[in-house]
Amino acid sequence: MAAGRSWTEGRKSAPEAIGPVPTAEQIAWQEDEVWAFVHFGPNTFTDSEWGYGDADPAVFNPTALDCGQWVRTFKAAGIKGVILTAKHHDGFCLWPSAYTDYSVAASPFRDGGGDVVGELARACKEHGLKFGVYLSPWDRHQASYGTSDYVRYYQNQLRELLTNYGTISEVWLDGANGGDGWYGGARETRTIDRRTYYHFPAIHAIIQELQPGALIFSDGGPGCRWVGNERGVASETNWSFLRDGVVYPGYPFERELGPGHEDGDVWIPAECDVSIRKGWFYHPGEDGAVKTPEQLAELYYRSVGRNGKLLINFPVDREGLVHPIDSANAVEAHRIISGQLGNDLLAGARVRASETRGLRYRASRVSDARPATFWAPKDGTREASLVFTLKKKKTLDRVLLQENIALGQRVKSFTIEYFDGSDWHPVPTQEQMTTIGYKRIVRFDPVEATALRISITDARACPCISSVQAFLADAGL
Ligand code: FUL
Repeated sequence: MAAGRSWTEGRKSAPEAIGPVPTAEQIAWQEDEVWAFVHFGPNTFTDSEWGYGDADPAVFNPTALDCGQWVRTFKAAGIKGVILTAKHHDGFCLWPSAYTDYSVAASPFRDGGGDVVGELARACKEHGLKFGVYLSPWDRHQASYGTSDYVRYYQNQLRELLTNYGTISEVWLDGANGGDGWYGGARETRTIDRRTYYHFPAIHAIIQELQPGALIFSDGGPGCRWVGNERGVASETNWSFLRDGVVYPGYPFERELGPGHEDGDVWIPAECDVSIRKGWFYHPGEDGAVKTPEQLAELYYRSVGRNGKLLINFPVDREGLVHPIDSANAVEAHRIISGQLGNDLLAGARVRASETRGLRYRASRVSDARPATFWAPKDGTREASLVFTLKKKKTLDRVLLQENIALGQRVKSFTIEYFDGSDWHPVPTQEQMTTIGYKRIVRFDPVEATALRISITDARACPCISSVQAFLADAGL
């Protein structure tokens, strides 16, 4: 058969997507892998985490604020976007909102003429980073909190942020909600109904109207979900699905958010938030307790390496800069990860599949470094394997797998075995080999292999594998 003809046949036999499937924005969001979070505001200057809402705006006085420094640091650390606490629970706005005087406009910062949201938006644009905003639904400053006036106030502020600062790629709707606060001097505890008070459907509609490309983060999405912990760690089994309408901000069953709902009907992938320090805001007492480059690299494996997105928080300091220790550790972590995953030992290996659905989906598609191409067996095949024969014996200690998620997340379980010259053995690891998704990195004790076998042992539909790579971590250092 002429190559051209079988190529056409292969195109015809493209696997059908199995729902739910991601949007183009959700795919791009996941491919970014790591974003930065910045917590900054009066808490930075008062050594607190949850401001009561009564801090004098005069405390907000960064003396050397330079968003260019933040963004250059993030770029050097391999980070593709940043989300800023435009307003945290204390209600203080980092932009001069027309709807309140509790903002940078009342502070000594740039003599009351400053706008941190604007400065960061501009720096991101200049350096090619994406930008997102955190606008806390809970507001411990506003007298109106708990009434419908406050809901209107919140929506007005959202409109300001989504209108005046260019493209917003993510909107972060935090789940911490209601409790004690200053509330215009009332100093009391206010509780709201987390499910209904904010009219989230109306908030989502505003975001959709003004920034249709923005992903909405909340405990239950709809753009991306909380992973259920603040340690930056995804579950080894991690489905990018939730059952529609089940999870809302403040949902009490956090343990469901790690694995997701295998039988879910909407695509809501997991975002893993964690701070580079203990606190989300800057505390001078934590200068000696910044996560080390090795700890940060470990977090990459436990988040991105488990089909998650990593959102790593930098508590900008009182000068208005990413602290030099945080910056050095993040950049070094990126160097470590890039080194460990820099040299694919399967490149140039011969690869054979147990089955393929045509030339276009042949086994070598997993090694062509093109995310859009993939190996797939025939429809209905749920078990299939790939064998890589190495040119010579190599030492390996991790395998990276990727599914073509545009067609849905499919793989339920897999195995990794190596051939030592005489027998096949499972790679020595405690890791569960269940889901793959956008990316799965399995680490194991180093093995000497002449061949490697990846077997998909169960799947929701025929597997569509876009990448298989293997590495030896130490070789990259
Ligand atoms: C939590 C908040 O209460 C923390 O202050 C922080 O912003 C974290 C990212 O989310 O729910």
